[in-house]
Amino acid sequence: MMKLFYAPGVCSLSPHIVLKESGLPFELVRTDIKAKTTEGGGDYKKTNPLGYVPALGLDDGTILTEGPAIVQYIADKVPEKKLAPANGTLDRYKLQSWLNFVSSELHKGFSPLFNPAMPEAAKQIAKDRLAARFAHLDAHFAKHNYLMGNDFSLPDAYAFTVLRWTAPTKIDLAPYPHIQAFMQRMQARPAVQAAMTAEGLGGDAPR
Ligand SMILES: N[C@@H](CCC(=O)N[C@@H](CS)C(=O)NCC(=O)O)C(=O)O
Repeated sequence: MMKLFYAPGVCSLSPHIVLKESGLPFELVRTDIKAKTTEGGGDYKKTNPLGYVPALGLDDGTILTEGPAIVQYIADKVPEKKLAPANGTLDRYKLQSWLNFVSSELHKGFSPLFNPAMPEAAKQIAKDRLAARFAHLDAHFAKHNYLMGNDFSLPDAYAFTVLRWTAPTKIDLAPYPHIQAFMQRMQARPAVQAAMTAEGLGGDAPR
């Protein structure tokens, strides 16, 4: 059975949601990303030498890392669930474009805000960069329910996961009503609720 190495509320929530959407069986392995241990005290760096989550353990012993690759692997196991367009189509590249946007512009855009060593001025620069990207997303969600259009797909799980971090970083989403509506739409999905409950997250839980 696939094993998802995760920590509550961090970016591993994205593949967790996708696993729930897929309906495939999987095991969760809780990881302490500061101590670099797995539940039971194992050395997590033996699983991922970089010490970060998510990582997906496959039946043949392969460890797949990097969120955007993990979610595509899961989606391609269940094509009938339409979590991603077929490989080789233009829509698949559009989906990869969104995954990369969420990864490098949003996810890593938040990182300075979680770094206690980062000076306040640098945090403000990071917030200003995020604001420009939020405006872009808000305009998108004014016209579309999901990143790929009318239907849920992989980058929505990732965007939902990282946009939740606006709560602990005290970024007000009020200027972005269409992002707020997207977050509510996502939160209403049974797979999202199931993943959040399994991670012990409330509606407004921190990273
Ligand atoms: N490039 C990785 C980054 C994953 C990442 O940033 N993981 C964070 C949680 S959101 C983590 O485990 N941080 C602990 C650390 O870097 O030591 C990916 O996209 O999957």
